[in-house]
Amino acid sequence: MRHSNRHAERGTVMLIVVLMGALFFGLATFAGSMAQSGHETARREQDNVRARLAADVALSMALEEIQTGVDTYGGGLGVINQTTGDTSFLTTYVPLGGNLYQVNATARNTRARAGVTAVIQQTPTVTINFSPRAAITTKGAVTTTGSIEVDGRDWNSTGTSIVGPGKFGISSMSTITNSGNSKVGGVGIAPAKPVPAAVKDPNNIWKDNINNDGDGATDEEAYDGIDNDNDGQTDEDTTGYPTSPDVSLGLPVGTLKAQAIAQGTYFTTEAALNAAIAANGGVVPGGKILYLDFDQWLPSNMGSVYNDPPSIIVHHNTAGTAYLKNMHGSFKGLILADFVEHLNGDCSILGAFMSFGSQAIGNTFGNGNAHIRFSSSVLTNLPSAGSTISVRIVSRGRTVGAT
Ligand SMILES: [Ca+2]
Ligand SMILES: [Ca+2]
Ligand SMILES: [Ca+2]
Ligand SMILES: [Ca+2]
Repeated sequence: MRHSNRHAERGTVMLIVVLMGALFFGLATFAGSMAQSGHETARREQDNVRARLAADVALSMALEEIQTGVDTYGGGLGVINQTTGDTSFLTTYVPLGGNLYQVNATARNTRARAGVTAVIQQTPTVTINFSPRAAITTKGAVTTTGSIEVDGRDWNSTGTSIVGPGKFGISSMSTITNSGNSKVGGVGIAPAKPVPAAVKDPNNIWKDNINNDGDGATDEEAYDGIDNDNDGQTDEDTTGYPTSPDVSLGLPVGTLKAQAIAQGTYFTTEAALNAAIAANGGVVPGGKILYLDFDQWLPSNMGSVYNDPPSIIVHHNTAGTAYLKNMHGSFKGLILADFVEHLNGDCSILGAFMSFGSQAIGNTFGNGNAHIRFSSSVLTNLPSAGSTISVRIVSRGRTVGAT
């Protein structure tokens, strides 16, 4: 057994694979020539070295998958199960709780086997801090119907108790209309009908008449992810509604999509999204950014229970016309969508909802007993938009002549 420390950062893992591969195949060739010479002891020693290198290669392959979030080599994320020539590579990827995981890599060939075990810590590097105006924040008009309940009070992370006054129930750049038996609460006030004026924030023009950055202009920046006045800061003193989900989170445009692609949660069809939820036991994958790059999710079948940890669902197109319709089921996290129409009976969203469409379609919330509840603790535990991993090798083992 031998102990050592090692850190792998983005970009280096692939290099390790290449180097290990070169070493491995170089030695394989050498071992082949030794084998031909008939020295059994030498062959055993060479197989031993090859097995150790192969275990390192398998570990590097697993780490590359974990770091990118992409199952590049098949078999599941962080799991390698391959055979090349007389060598088989195998890894397991075991959660230890929190940010810690253990990767066990083993390799075996004709005369030897070897293993290496690493503990890795995944550290978020692009954290998302999102503090919306309300449980539902929209650009377009909002109408609540049916028996939907919108609550901007601050719920705990399991949706079982209220821990603070929270935010508005609904904030809109346009009008807010409440009909049917729908109830809205927020800022410490329980959902009620008729809806108290204090829980609503209609016709918010998204400028504060404050010179937030102390330069010569007030509210001079379009909320667009661009440094419009070339002062080196982006969106430092904004006017208008954020132009996209990325912009609303203060991320460079394209970040959410890129991260979803890296995590394998970028979907171009309804069928692919529904299949992913089904494959996850009927629950929305937790701790992920799900990017829905298609125009309509109908019906929007979320999970049978809350996903945990919270996730982000992005449903947005450049025209601002992506459309969630007949939502039901449970979701914990943040939904960033262009439009929604009808949150049906059992629909339960814990976290926040923000929409980006401005046209007169959609943004009709409610068709039953659905509820949307604001939760600051859910929003502080949203998935990161990027991460690095640090790696600590905790053990190495090798066995000669035991395969
Ligand atoms: Ca200013
Ligand atoms: Ca301002
Ligand atoms: Ca700007
Ligand atoms: Ca600027």
